[in-house]
Amino acid sequence: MEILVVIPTYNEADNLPRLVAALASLGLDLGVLVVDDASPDGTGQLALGLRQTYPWVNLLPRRGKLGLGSAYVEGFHWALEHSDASLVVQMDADFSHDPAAVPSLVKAARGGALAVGSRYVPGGQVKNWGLGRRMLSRGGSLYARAILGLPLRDVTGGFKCWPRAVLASLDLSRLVSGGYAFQVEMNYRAHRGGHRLVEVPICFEDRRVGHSKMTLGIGLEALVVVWRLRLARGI
Ligand SMILES: Nc1nc2c(ncn2[C@@H]2O[C@H](COP(=O)(O)OP(=O)(O)O)[C@@H](O)[C@H]2O)c(=O)[nH]1
Ligand SMILES: [Mg+2]
Repeated sequence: MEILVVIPTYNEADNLPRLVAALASLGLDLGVLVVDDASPDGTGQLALGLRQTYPWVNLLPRRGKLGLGSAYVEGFHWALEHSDASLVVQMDADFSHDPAAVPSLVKAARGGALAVGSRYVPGGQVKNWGLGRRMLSRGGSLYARAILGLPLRDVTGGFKCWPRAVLASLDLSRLVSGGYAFQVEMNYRAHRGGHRLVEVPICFEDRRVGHSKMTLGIGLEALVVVWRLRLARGI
C-alpha cells in the first residue's frame, strides 16, 4: 500500500470508527496504524474490532499514557519496519485534522517534500480558538521560524505527510522534545537534513469537548526548547 496513516489515540472511542470510515472513503491506497496508550475507554479493542471491516487497520498497543511524542516515534518505527508504505501521514483522531485534507497532503509529499498542514498560509484556517490562543500560536510560529530559520508559517501543527525516505533519514532516537515542541523539532531536523518542506493549507478545528492542554508553562517551555534546538550540535 502507498500510504500509512499513523494515529495516536487516548480515549478516542467516539471518534476512531468515524475517522477510519472517512479515511476509507477517500479512495486512496492506504492503511492505518493506531498507536493506543491503553485508553480506559477501550479505543484499542475498538481498533481491533474495526479490522473485521477494514483489514488494513493495525494496532500498536502501549502499556499506559506515555505521551504524544513518544507515540509518534514508536508509530514511525513501526511504519519503517512493518510497512512498505512510501508515504506516512500523521494525524490526530479528534477531527481537528480533517480527513478530507489527506489527499492534498499526499499529493504534495509525492514530490519528495515533507508536506506540513498549515493554518497560516492562504487558504488555511483555525476554528474554535479565541483571540489569545490564536495570537500565541501564530506568534510562537513566527518566533520559532525566526530563530530556527524554518521555511514555515505554521511550525507546531501535527498534520503532515512524510515521504518514507525523509522519515528514515532522521535519527528518531536523538529527539529531545515532547509536547508541541516535538512537531517543531521534527520539522527542524528534516529541514537541517536538506529536505524540502512545503506547506499545504488546512482548516484546523479544535475539539469541542474536553480541555486544551495548553498552559503558560508549556508556552514558556517552547520558548526555551527553540533555543535548545538552535544551539544543539549535530541537528
Ligand atoms: N497514544 C497517545 N495518544 C495521545 C496521547 N495524548 C494525546 N493523544 C492523542 O493525540 C491526539 C492529539 O491530542 P489532543 O488531546 O487532541 O491534543 P491537542 O489537540 O493538542 O489539545 C489525539 O488523537 C489524542 O487522542 C498520549 O499520551 N498517547
Ligand atoms: Mg486535539
